[in-house]
Amino acid sequence: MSSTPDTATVPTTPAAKPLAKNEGLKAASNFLRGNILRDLADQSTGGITDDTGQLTKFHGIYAQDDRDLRNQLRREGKEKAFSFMARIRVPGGVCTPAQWVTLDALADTHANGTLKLTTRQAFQFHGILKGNLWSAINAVNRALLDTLAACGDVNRNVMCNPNPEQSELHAETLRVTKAIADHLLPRTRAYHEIWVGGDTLVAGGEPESEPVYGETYLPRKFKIVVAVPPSNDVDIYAHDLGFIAIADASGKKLLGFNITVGGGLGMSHNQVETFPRIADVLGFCRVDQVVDVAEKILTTQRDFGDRTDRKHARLKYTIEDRGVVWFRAEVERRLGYQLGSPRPFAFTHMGDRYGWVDGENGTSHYTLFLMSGRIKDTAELKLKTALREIALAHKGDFRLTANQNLIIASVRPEERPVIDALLRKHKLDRANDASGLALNAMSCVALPTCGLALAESERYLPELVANLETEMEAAGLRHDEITLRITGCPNGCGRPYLAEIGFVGRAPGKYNVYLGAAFNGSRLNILYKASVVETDIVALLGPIIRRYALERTKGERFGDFVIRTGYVKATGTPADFHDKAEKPAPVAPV
Ligand code: SRM
Ligand code: SF4
Repeated sequence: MSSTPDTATVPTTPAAKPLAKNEGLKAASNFLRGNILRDLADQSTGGITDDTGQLTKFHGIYAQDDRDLRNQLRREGKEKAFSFMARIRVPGGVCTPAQWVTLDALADTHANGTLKLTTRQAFQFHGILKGNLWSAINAVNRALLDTLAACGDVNRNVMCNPNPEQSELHAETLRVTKAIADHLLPRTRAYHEIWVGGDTLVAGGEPESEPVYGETYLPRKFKIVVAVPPSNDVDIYAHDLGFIAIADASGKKLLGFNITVGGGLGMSHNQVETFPRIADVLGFCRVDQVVDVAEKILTTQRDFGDRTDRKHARLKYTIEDRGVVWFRAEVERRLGYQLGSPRPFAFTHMGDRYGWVDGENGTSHYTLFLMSGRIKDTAELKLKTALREIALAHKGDFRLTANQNLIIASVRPEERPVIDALLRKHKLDRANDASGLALNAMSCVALPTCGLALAESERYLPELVANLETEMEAAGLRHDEITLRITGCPNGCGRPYLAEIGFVGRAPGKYNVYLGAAFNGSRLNILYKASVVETDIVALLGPIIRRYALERTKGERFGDFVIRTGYVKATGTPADFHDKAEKPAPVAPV
């Protein structure tokens, strides 16, 4: 099923435009080795060179510095406080209790004492010092996890509805997810050579190759998800490639998947040629075709994605520029067969279902709300300790959700009292009593580790939610579900453009406020007001929340209400989103 780069269809890049710098770096890197070992050995600095920093991303590692200390260190004429973030790939978000215990310990010995569950079902360590980096990544691999291709111009962690044992259908989608993830993993031996060791020779000393990617990999990152309706918890429309599980009439047998392509959220303020885009539904394929379809869609992007401009290099731009009809024809040409017509499906929500859910096989799964997915001990809540104790007692597994929450999964009936007792002991049984707003809130990491942050996000979310909760409670809406998401910059890591209320950082203490996405993740929001100062947010949104409480129609979602009543217009095309993005939409409630 593997394909070599298709030279008949490679001529994507207009000769006049030079390739982006990263293309040369990848080509010269000898399958992602570059100077990584040299830079790791350099003890004169806690950092690495910029070029090496581009390559370590493919190994799941980001060079960062503590931005809280930047100004002070600059004033003192000292080097930045460099450290590394490592992202651990967890296909479908499934890990074992033993793996949890290992990561929990590594967070203390090698990182900043916290674990972060990401918006794409992965773990992150922050604050790893250079001297600890090799042993951290090596230990992750010894726990049978890895960081390979968690970042970089490759297919990233493949996401899947995180409750696979809920039914056989869910279990089968996890198997499909893992098959896609395995097939699209880079084949370079560099990762094992550098971080694991002893893997420099393969049988017969064959020359190295990347059968799917080729030596310059993809033009940009590539993200795949698998969804099981009616839950859109993986936010399928935000991803380059998505598969929607389609069941037979009984709802139990998996017939195949609808395929979605061309979603993506990253954009830049004031650059109208960049925009978030909702994925298109491309067609249908059978279960046995999924891996092949994923490969041919990825290689089409490999060959036609824009390698001259990294801000225009995601699949969403290839599809926007060339059209979905062209894209489908090219994919079918590569497949050698036609895709089927999309089958009917319906998503009802993006959020997680909290508390206990019983599976068909007699086990149960407990979804626990975690604010921003950050696991640490504080004076008020020993969350990290609690989850370690649960991991030590737990016989099933853990599932990381795409909403930064955790499922204590596959709990047998006789184990349930043990888990319940531990949740109670550590007051975690109260976590799910949070307000409807908090339970549907998400943030990206932002400051102090993210080098691209323009404003706070994770550290500001609790205060932001608390302020708006006061308005919600006064309006009698404490338990109403409204999706709220915040990011520290427009890259969209917390998927803010798919929230009914989205905040996107513009500058310290200032956010663009977006309203009107669909509760089930199928419609982008649109700018309501630009550059709102933190202290003005409640005054801006409070009246809308109160009016929603009084005037909503039966079952009407907040995102639909703000469109019906004229606070914002529904997004149409991606360009439509952006045209308005820099000009505040008129406030003209009917
Ligand atoms: Fe992201 C870059 C964190 C999900 C779009 N993202 C970054 C970096 C690595 C900053 C950097 O390049 O220096 C951030 C590291 C911060 C830190 O200190 O940890 C970062 N992204 C995250 C995470 C950890 C946010 C979180 O709080 O969970 C998520 C990790 C997911 C994972 O496990 O793989 C994360 N990032 C996303 C998502 C959401 C998604 O994929 O569902 C998006 C929007 C969807 C999309 O890709 O369009 C997203 N991240 C970006 C972008 C913009 C890409 C673009 O096409 O424009 C960047 C910047 C870039 O790539 O140049 C970025
Ligand atoms: Fe950093 Fe921006 Fe992503 Fe937040 S959205 S983690 S600030 S890149």
